[in-house]
Amino acid sequence: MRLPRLVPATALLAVGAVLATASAAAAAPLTAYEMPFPCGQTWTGTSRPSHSPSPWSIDWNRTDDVGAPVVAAAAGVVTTAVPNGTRGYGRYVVVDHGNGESTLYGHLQTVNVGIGQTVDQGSLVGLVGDTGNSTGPHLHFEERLNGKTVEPWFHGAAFAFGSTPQSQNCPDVPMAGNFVGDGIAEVAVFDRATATFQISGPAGPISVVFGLPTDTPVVGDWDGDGVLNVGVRRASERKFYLGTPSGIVPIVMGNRSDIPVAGDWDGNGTWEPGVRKSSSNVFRLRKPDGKSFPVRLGKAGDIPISGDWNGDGTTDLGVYDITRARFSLRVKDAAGLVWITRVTYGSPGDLPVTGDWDGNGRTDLGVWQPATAQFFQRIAPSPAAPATKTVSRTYGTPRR
Ligand SMILES: [Ca+2]
Ligand SMILES: [Ca+2]
Ligand SMILES: [Ca+2]
Ligand SMILES: [Ca+2]
Ligand SMILES: [Zn+2]
Repeated sequence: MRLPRLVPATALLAVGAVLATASAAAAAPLTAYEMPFPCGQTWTGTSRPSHSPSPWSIDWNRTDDVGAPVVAAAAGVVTTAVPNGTRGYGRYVVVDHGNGESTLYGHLQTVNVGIGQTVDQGSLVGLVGDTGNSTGPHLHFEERLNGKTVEPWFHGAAFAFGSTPQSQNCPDVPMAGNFVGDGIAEVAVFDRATATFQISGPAGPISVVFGLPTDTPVVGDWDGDGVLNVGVRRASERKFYLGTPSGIVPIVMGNRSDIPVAGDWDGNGTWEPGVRKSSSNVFRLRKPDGKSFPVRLGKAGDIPISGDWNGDGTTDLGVYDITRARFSLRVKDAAGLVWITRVTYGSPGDLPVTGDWDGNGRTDLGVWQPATAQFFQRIAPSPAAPATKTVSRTYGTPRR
């Protein structure tokens, strides 16, 4: 039997009073948390004095909550992922946001991330479930400081227990590429609020609605006409959905916790998807026949990137260390030798964005700064050569 999960309004008032007196107003967290649900969704968050491990824990409920997506409250690195837990928190995830701050997502139906994986704000962590010591489907959520559950804040305000707010977890995801066929990369964002690719085209903005707000955007020239197409990876289904002029192509590839990449791995002009496994730091790249081959590069927590660093028409791999703002670029030369070049660019916390900014056939490096929505584009004869200048421009919506 399932116990009622929504505490009566009178009890909520009592809980609120207890919580208000239990602790003086805590300082705002350094991390700019948003609700752990996709943009625009409304959920009711409750607690009780006996709530374990702390009354500051939130139990989130709504109608039809089982199987609903749970997303990262802020960017961070997965430090705990228990995909088969049966006691306590059941299947659960902890994401480290730096400065001693972390978030916990408990009683999940499925865990969609792996230990060591860097997750962006708003990206899928798992699905709402009923695992472990749970009395019915809900999301148990905690904000923690140095491992201790503290008063939760969202969108710059302390959470009002018993309320039903709307998620403002609506970040833009930056990207770039040759979306119009002029050989020069345009900057773009995937707007999670509306699942829309917004491209800064040379003749004006271009909007393409594609995928779901919780999908990971991944763009590539799927039909080989020299112009990038949109696409997404849906982690819960382990599927890519590639947007081509002749329809949407679904491709099953990798595990739920893999991070997608795309490129023309064989240089025939048509791009293929790939994934990077956070657990082993191995890329698996798809060949036109549907088989895949592995490439090991980087370390846990690195963000995968791709580009044609040497301009030979074949897409190369790279990773970005978000804590050090350092690119590691991999090139295999004509003799089959592998070269790794390291380039420091951007600031810790920036997101990597690569594109051929000057149209010389070699992909350049860049970053997007979440707090300002500024792209910084590194201009150089090649990404391994010293930079000649940086071009900055604002595109997308700053994250708070
Ligand atoms: Ca195309
Ligand atoms: Ca190809
Ligand atoms: Ca290349
Ligand atoms: Ca270039
Ligand atoms: Zn709970």
